[in-house]
Amino acid sequence: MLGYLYRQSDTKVFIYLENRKDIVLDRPTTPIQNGVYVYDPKENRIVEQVSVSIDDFIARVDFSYWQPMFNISNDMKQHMLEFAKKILRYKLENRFLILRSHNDADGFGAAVGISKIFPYAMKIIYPNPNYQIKDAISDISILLNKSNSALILTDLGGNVESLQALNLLKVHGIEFLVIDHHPFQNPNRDRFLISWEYDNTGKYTATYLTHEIARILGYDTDEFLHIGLVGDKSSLVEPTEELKMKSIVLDFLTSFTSDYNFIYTVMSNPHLYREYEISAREKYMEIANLIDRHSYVQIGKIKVYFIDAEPIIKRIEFQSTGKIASYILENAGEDSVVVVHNNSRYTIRIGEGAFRLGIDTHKIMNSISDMIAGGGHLKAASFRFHSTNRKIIQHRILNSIKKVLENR
Ligand SMILES: [Mn+2]
Repeated sequence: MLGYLYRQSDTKVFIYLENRKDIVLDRPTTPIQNGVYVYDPKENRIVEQVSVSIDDFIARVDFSYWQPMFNISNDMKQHMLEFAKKILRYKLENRFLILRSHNDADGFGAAVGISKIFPYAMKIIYPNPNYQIKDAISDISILLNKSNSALILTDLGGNVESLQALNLLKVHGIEFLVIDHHPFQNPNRDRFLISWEYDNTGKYTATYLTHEIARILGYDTDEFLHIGLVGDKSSLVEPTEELKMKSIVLDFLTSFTSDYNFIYTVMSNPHLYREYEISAREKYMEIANLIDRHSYVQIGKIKVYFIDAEPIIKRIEFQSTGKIASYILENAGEDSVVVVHNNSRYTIRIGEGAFRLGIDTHKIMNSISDMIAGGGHLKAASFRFHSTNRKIIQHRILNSIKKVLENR
């Protein structure tokens, strides 16, 4: 059997075998090069280096065994396989990697999936679904100092707002990949894996994508797969109370630190987890208490909540309108539409019951398309607006919901 020696330390060598196993062996005393070796599984050692190119080695790896965890189209399957091979190549090339992942439960789950393949990468939990120019410049300056580097964005970057920053990477010739599930016309299938292309509900979340790619390459999935899927309300899994709570704790932790290892440690240690679960519950209770004082507009059986997030953000330093909106919807019940705004952004969440009556974010946003910029899935969306238009926007949102309910 062949194996690719892709990394070495003072005492160990790291080898990826053609049967998709990633192993660590003691380093031989004689000098040794990276490259393809004959591996003896009985003796558990490498025998000799052979002249096989990286392309030929990847071509020998047998991916035909792979069955996706969930039902996906053949086109999507093909696209994921291409990405898995590209990512395997990054690994075998021993690239210095920066992994940026969005700071919510799905983003963190996605980071866990990709970290199975690249445990030594630099991992950053990133407080924005849009890749910003300032962070691109910071990444570029780090990556240019390495001879062999790449950037992977997960659960972020798949949107027009990120294109300018991504273009800077291109200008500098930096390798990058984007793995995301948000609505976005794919500009380049070699660099972007956007599951929305294959399913516009967004249920194939970033966590699913990276865990499935890790599986293709022979790694096991874990609990974070389910936590991430539940965090983004994917219909692929049953949301148990325990998974829901874990996704809330992840949302909480990722709001306050960008440190992957810290969050992973807390989530994996039952004692630490309990402590942070208590803190997260308290923070979310504060949000729930704040909404009690907000009124809603009742249209038929649907309650429409308009909530100003600014006082919530000021009081409990919880920055994300998306997380606030999701949590409020959870409390308000399924026959609700939750519309949260700060000074420049609206976030909408549609409850299951409201959705069944035909209400969705696209219909709502169509009614105000002349005043907003943004997008999203049918049950969750967010857009920018100018604060002078707030009253008229809310008026039109209510009318658009009324119209849907009247036309039933
Ligand atoms: Mn997501």
